Amino acid sequence: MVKLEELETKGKPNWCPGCGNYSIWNSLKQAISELGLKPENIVMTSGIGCSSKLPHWIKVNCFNGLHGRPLPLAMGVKLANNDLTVIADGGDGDGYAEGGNHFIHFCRSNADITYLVHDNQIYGLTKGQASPTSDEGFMTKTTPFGVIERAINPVLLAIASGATFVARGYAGDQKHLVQLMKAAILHKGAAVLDILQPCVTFNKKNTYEWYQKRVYKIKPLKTRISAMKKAEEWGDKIPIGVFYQSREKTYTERMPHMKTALIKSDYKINISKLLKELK
Ligand SMILES: Cc1ncc(C[n+]2csc(CCOP(=O)(O)OP(=O)(O)O)c2C)c(N)n1
Ligand SMILES: [Mg+2]
Repeated sequence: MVKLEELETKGKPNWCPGCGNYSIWNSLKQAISELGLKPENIVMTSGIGCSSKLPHWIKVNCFNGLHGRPLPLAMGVKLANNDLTVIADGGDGDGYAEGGNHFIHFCRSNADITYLVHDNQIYGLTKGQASPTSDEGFMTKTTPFGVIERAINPVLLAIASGATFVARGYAGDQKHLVQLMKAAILHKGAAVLDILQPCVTFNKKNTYEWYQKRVYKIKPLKTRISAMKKAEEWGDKIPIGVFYQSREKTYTERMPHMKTALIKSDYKINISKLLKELK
């Protein structure tokens, strides 16, 4: 079991005091330690945002990419070496706006990757613009008359798009969050964990108090349809926990030539001629 200290980096997070990201960060270290994973076998990918900086402060391999792109990066890593534990990480803006298309296609791929979304219902890093999960009517700098569109429901979208593990956590309940992270990482297939994360600086609506009053725990639903029905609940009561989980063939399990990690296979082709042509 890797000790928590072994996952510490020299640099420390620069999130605002009280930010929900601290709990997500601590929960992930706890989950990795409790699962007994080796840090050298973990790759985290992320996009751009306060949330996307998390992999900087946890001693595993990390590829901090472009905005909205943690999932294609994760997919590349997993295809190259499917022996690795791959965790994609980012925010609601990163994953559901700029990366929205990747999100849907990740879910339907059922690639064996865990996707953690710090959902603070706002763009934090760029100082408080509305995100796709901002509540309808929510006033921000970019929506002075309130958000016009309906909010995306990531849990509903993930289940409908074919993800085989879909859960919602809450940064204010770290013990529960650790359990959800462990289950998501252990799951074989596309695992989506949307985490309610208060942004104490730019979201003065969806605060710890706001979430605390509303969240309640659920047990996994048996069918995709019943899970989708439960996922529709958002307002005075907000369910957290695993909504849906099923074991289905993963992306690489559906490809006979991917039985071993690509880097270990003796299937080799010389691409130098092709590269010359492309010059
Ligand atoms: C291609 C591109 N578009 C836009 C931006 C500007 N940008 C940086 S972070 C961000 C949104 C971050 O919001 P979110 O993903 O919710 O992360 P948070 O900071 O809230 O954790 C945006 C729009 C960028 N860096 N790159
Ligand atoms: Mg955000």
